[in-house]
Amino acid sequence: MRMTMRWFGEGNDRIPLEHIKQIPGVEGVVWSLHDIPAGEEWPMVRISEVKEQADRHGLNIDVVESVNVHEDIKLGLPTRDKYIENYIKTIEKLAKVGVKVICYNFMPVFDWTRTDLFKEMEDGSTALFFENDKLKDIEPMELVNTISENSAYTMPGWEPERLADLADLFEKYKNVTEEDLWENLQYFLEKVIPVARENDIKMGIHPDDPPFSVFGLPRIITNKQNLERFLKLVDDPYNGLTLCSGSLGANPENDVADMVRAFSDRIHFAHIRNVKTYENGDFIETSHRTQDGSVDIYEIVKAYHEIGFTGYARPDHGRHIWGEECRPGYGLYDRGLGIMYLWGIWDSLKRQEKEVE
Ligand code: DNO
Repeated sequence: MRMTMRWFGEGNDRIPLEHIKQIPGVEGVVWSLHDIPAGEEWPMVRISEVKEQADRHGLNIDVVESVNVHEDIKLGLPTRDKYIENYIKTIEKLAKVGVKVICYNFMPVFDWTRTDLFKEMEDGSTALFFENDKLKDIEPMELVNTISENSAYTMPGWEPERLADLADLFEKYKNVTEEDLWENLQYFLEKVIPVARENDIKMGIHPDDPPFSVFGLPRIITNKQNLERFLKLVDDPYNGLTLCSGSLGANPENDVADMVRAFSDRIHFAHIRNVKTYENGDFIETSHRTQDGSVDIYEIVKAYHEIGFTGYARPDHGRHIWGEECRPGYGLYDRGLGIMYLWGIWDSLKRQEKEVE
């Protein structure tokens, strides 16, 4: 397991690379050029800049999260080809600086969705919260506004400027079914995966978060059966997964450890975090510790250990603790604790394995 930490870039992330480097066992940063709109080709100078910054701190930039997919590709519009062409050019450039994995998602309109970014917990920390009923009664734009009023940050993909023409986007998705989305995803993969293979970059799709439809939009990367279907769309090792335990774990029917074992050779990137689910469908993001949430993090790490996982991993959303002011879910402290929890399990499994030998 090669540990990494997500970093939003110089000037865009309060956490300096010096601090990331001090977390035990972290080899690299998971990065992106967040200001480049989906569908545009990434400039080589900007890519090289990040490489130099990371190099100065002895961190690798092997994993990119994300190169976002333009809505026209998800919608299957005739304009998609030019955006796919740009995607391909970006892949080729990323290969030049040694990138090994690209994480992306195929969620219509929004990326991950929560109704409260700073929900107070009993111990005074705050965490990302999803309240089912709230989503039923609120218009998407209203949620965008409430969230941006209450925080200097918003969720990725929810930037008010990006969503300015939200009504238009919703109109375009009106008749798009799940089957259409599958077809459009296949079209994208058939063009992109051969290029990824030539450039030795593994593509890892991120599950939909939460793994069910929001605001009536179709969502397909949601459970084991659909992951299986996804992998067969283009049956090539370069077409793989970013297996996110928290996204999938928001549906209590998903058994993530079982998915680790089932899809072992196609998991290129592991997102490991916990989430506590409630019967009414709400969920809150807890610490990484198994006992604190509903997802068996111990069992998941054990499954990764069993399959001899040598891919990249990162802790995922943390709570906001110790008074840290940070990007929702992406503070230093709780993610740092998360990494140490993951290492704790991993190292003890390794030690036991040696004792058995
Ligand atoms: C949430 C992240 C996602 C992920 C994208 C990948 O914190 O895991 O936003 O980066 O879905 O495209």
